[in-house]
Amino acid sequence: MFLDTLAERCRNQPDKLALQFIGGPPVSYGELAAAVDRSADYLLSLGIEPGDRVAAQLPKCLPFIYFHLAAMRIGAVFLPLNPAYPPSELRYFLSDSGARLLIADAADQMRLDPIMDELPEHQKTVYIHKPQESGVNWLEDRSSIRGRPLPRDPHQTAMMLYTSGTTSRPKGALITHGNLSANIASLHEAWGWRAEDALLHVLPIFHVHGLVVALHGALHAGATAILCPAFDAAQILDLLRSRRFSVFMAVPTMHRRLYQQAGDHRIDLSHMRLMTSGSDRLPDDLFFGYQRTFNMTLLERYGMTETGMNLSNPLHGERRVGSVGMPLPGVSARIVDPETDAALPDGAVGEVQIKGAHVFKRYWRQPEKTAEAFSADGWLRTGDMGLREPDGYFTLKGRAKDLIITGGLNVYPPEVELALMEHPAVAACAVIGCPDEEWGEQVTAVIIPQAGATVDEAAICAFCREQLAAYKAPRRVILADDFPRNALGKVQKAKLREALCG
Ligand code: MLC
Repeated sequence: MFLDTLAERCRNQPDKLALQFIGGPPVSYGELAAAVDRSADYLLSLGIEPGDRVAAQLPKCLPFIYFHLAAMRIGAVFLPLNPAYPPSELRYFLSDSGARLLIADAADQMRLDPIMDELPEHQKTVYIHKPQESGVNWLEDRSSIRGRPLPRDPHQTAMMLYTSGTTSRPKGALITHGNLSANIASLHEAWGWRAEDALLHVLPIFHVHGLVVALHGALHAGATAILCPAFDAAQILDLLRSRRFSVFMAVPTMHRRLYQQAGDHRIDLSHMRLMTSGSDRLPDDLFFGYQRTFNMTLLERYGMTETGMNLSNPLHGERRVGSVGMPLPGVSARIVDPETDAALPDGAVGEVQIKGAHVFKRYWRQPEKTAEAFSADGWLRTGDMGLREPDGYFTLKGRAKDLIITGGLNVYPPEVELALMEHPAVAACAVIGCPDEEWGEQVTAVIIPQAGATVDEAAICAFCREQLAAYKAPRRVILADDFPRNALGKVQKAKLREALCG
């Protein structure tokens, strides 16, 4: 399993550079193992037991990585949280998960203490001072973890990742040690990960993409990950052209920023072994623009929180524009009629369904949502529409579910609509994603005001930002008298998008 492979790397190549933040101290595999052991000792000293949820809301930093690996090491369930979540969202995640521990930035203490005070007593917080400058040397080496076996059961939960729902509050997807291992083994094979690789890591680490695909990918291979705490396009382009790196992974918004940063210059990045794009559709113009400007064909792949990676263009062979490639090793994919789950022939558009050892176990305390997520014969309903070409390549064709993707982050319109309906000037609303060159889609609120109310658009956006993470809040508000509705009275969002997103 992943933790076994990592332990082996740490034993066999203790002096090799494992991690380094730009401008920060180098961390060898030996030092990584020692820091994870210390963090595990600390969690044990707090009484954390197998199965307990350990949440972390931290900036991208070394302690986040250490506690992530340490929590999984002792059989606890690691729950990463986006630092952008405001108190109202955080309260929900902590109370729904029942996390025993929240590891947070001391700079957020004033904001977090009132939330923790509302939660049951056994839910505690540990604050880390200046986490981006700190390792875990402040922790005592108690050696209580030594000799304790690594988790052995592939069905044991390793991580819990919240995904929003189309009709419900966010759901915690339980990812097992077996899921993580299956995913990483499959990517290792498909993308040719090797110990000589140097990954330039620019993604956030509270999501599958940055945490599992990129970071676990590098550590599993015994490679080196150099991490940037934030996305600065000029700095990243300089690093990419320095020839120090072989692997780079990003979302299309990041690739767009790098491409724009290059402007009219041609910058040869063909020394990079692999540059991937995912978490949102890669626009055709960016695929071709990258080829012209950087002499690089991006490898597009398709995944989701519940599964990790499913489909990928090949490392060797044709990387097809607009396509997310073929099933990864160990993954099965099919296209079905979403109403009946009946398989469709090649070329027909239907729902993409997935099967494999990488598919998550279940949602936390939501058995009915888990049941809805799978077909009768055990395939995961992704909610994404697509088709399979006769030669095996898959192409995505929109979504069956009501979902907006902005900058690689998922936003579920019902969640934003609920927030909007709390505003006294709003009589009815519909949230849609309008196409946007930089972000992919832009969250747009269409509002029918209460009779006689004046709607201040900026105030509506600000109101949403108090309740939701900033990336979920509408960037644009459009006033309407009425919505197009179907015979059942349901708002026809596709029509609304067509009419308003021009
Ligand atoms: C930041 N902002 C966003 C946003 N990110 N708005 C909409 N969508 C987003 N994704 C807002 C900020 O709040 C700020 O608002 C304004 O945009 C400008 O901020 P910025 O400094 O320019 O943004 P930045 O911090 O640079 O963030 C942009 C980004 C980031 C692209 C680097 O969004 C990002 O890291 N995206 C990657 C997400 C990711 O890892 N997804 C993987 C999910 S896993 P204001 O108004 O306050 O100024 C998954 C599975 C899979 O999907 O298959 O991979």
